[in-house]
Amino acid sequence: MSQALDENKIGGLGVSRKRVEDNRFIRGRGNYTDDIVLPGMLHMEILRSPLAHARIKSIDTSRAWEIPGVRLVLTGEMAATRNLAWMPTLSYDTQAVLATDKVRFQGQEVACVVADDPYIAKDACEAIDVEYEPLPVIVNPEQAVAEGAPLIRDDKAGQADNVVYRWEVGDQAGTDAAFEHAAVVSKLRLHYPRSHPSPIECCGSVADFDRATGKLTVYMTTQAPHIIRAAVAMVAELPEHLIRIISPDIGGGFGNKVPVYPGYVCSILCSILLERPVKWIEDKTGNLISTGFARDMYLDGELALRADGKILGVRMHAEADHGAFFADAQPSKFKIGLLHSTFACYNVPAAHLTARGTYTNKAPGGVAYRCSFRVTEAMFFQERMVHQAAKDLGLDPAEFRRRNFVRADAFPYRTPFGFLVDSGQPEACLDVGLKAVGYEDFLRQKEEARRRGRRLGIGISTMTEPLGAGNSREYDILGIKMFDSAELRVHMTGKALLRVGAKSQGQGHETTWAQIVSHELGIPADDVTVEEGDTDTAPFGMGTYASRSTPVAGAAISMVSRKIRAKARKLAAHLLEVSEEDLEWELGRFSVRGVPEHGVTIQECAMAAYGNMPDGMEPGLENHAYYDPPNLTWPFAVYIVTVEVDPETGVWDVLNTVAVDDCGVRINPMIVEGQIMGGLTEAYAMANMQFITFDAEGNCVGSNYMDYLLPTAWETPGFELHSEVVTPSPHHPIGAKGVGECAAVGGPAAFVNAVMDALDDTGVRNIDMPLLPDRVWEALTQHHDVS
Ligand code: MCN
Ligand code: CUM
Repeated sequence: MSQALDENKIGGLGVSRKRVEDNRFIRGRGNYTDDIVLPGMLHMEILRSPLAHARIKSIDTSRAWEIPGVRLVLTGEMAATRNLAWMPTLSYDTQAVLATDKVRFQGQEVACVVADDPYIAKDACEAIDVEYEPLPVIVNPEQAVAEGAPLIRDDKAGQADNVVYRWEVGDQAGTDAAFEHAAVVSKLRLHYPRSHPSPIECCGSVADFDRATGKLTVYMTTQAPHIIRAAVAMVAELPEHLIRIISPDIGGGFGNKVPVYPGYVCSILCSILLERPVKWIEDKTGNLISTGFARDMYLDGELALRADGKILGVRMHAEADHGAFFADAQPSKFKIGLLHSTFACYNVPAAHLTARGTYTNKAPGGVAYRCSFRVTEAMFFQERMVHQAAKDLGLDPAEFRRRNFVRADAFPYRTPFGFLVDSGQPEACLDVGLKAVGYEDFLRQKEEARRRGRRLGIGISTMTEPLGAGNSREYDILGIKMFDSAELRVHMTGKALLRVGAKSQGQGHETTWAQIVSHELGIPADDVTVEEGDTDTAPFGMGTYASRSTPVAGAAISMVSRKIRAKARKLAAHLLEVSEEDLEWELGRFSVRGVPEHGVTIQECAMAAYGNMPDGMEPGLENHAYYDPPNLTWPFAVYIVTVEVDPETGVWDVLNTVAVDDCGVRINPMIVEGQIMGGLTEAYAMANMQFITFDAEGNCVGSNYMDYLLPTAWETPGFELHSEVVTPSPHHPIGAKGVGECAAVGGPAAFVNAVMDALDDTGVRNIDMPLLPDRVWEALTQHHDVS
């Protein structure tokens, strides 16, 4: 009789285990960077530029120094004496830490003050007198490349214009040929506006340099502590073993906490200069106007179509606005991120993509907000183009997609841009979604409503996206390959400590990682403590972004557990006095083949590792694994939204949202659903209300929550989630695919397509996000596109 454990009872794979971290979060007992208080700690505040582009004529700090309680007033000139006025970015560019020559965006860091408390520091910032000479301002790529445009990066030798890069991929000749044979060419010009992840907790750091030991400890809000350690080692020229980066609890990251920010660097420099701990906590406006934003990309897209709806070719040109410094945290090789992951779920014979990045007088960044290295733009553009192409052909958008999907039996499929999509069931997911939303029925309702002057619309978005960067052949950041890691220590009682190179910002890693160990070893999840975010204790990892944690770190957790199991097998053989080959594994237990009652538990093996190991065996039950994934994982998703647009006001209401996510095996279904709901909320926000814009002088409109709208529970519609279709990743040890970003990536196009569908008799081809009521109303009344 089998004595196997029930995985459901020990919190293994597929269990909606309650989030263990929430125990402290919902009791207000989290430990965030601002909760760190060290003896003798001082406080730092940053003076930011009010102008978007101006030469600095002088900075007079004398009044600030006179304020009682002020310990240090740091300018770029002083930082320069330590070679720290500038720093390298994660994209091989440079970024000013504190401005010396010019300010290049509104909100740029100009000086900082360290004082006994943050209020003194803030007051002292206002006592710094900076004389600016305003320069002409550039706020979009078109202005950046216009004749006679002022040169933003005159600090860079050899930089003669405002172009950051030109990049292209695909087959130009083949694509041109496809367009020659097209019956219909469908064109669309789209803008994905600048938005911001706006985590509840802003960025911050507590730097603590100890002169006696020479050790620098930095508590900070980072999604990637080991990358920060490497960057600090390079910038501050300190040896790595004397740098400890600790990322405590994080109040949301959403990609905003990947880059290296001047505030971090300044707090470190100030701590080194003062030999005291220095805390910097950014305010909301500072966060919104100066830290890693999202998107800001223009697209010219064209589809070559056969009359029956077959896509023959895709042509795309993207213009990306990178702000004043190219600071994207993304794989080095791909200048515009993974934009070329576009059209990966469609069978497209020929494709060509060109891209140009430009400097503008805006904050640096671009890769953030559940973006998977710009897959967000890729899928938005794709699904808007697909929707419009169907309309141009007079085909049903669902049917048009079906005709062009890569069929389930055609995987692995190589896209014309070079990705290997290894698995998926597009049609099966679409079927579930259409049925759930009642597609045919809704189309009838729409027609009937139209006759009575009401406007209903339905929007579909279907996509597969590459998650889990990534295999070391292709993916690196600053030359460091994008593998990840796990270290597992099984104590003698069979309890365990798991340390991982990723770093949760709210995704629930402490809960789900233990479930993987539980699945592999049969140790109850409650017996596994998960630790992340401390470079002195965690194994080297590249951190959490691009939904890479499950695909990469999650796989490492499986692999290290299997190494532990392999050693436990030797211990079991010793305890049971049989050879290893005679043992059978069932969850949590080895037994002698054919004699199931004769066995030992994993806990008994653990005890033996410390008290009864065979001669010659190294004691202990610990190991680590570094995992370099063979490919990315390819989740597939269908999002379908129905709306009603009020023709009198342009206001649109969401009637129904259906999401079908196939992210392979789900470790924790409840957490996955939470991720999808969060992503759909963000998708709705971007489609409906959320963007950061700039006036002609480069003033940021969106610097506070009056201008930058976050949907509350009141505005957010309900979502219907489906998980019927499960296509395991063929290479991931437990078949899981990433999911954290899917709904934010694929969702926006579904909302926009729904509104466009409601306007499909007006001749309007596009309204740019966000679809604010006045924009929709303008399109409805003027019958033209609105951007
Ligand atoms: N999961 C699962 N089964 C799967 C896939 C994932 O149970 N098949 C679980 C994971 O174990 C993890 C969560 O779902 O607990 C998300 O996993 P994954 O898709 O691997 O994504 P990451 O953990 O790498 O998270 C990063 C992703 C990104 S890039 C952004 S941006 C984002 C997001 O997660 N930021 C978030 N979701 C967020 N959620 C919260 N609460 N806070 C953020 O800052
Ligand atoms: Cu691009 S936002 Mo997430 O990858 O941290």
